[in-house]
Amino acid sequence: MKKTLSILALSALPALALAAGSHSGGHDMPTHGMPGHDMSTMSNAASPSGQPGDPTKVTRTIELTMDDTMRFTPDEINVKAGETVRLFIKNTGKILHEMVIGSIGELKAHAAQMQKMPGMKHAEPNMITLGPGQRGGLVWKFDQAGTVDFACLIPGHMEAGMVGKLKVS
Ligand SMILES: [Cu+2]
Repeated sequence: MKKTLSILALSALPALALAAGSHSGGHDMPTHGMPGHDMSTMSNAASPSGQPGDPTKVTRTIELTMDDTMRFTPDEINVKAGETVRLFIKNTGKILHEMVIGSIGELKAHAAQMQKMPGMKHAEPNMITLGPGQRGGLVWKFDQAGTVDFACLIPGHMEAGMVGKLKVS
């Protein structure tokens, strides 16, 4: 019995190291995986911010809007750990906005990069960019209790208060 446990503990170590490493860089780029590396096994590991969800497992849709007053409405959303939700977002403003999910540290690092490269095109599973009047959805699975942040990383918007919180209980 003891032997089985230690083998399990050892096999869990590389996954933990990878999970920790992916956060130290600040800017998570899931596409940076080594060629041939199975990213699907990595994305199954529980993450404090959650992970892209399976659209067939969505249990509810939460609607929110983004506007030119640099606000998300609502800017505080309650979800349950283990829940997969569809965030259905509408940009009711006249300029480009986006919703990016992550820890506040990751979001700030990403925002700093966006400031340096204003024309930077980015598309990742944890975000959606919407033009004026556009709407779109983002499917996300929340892994563990805590607070997950989101923000609009168009230069100047996060600094102007375009942030929100997903409270996972
Ligand atoms: Cu914005």
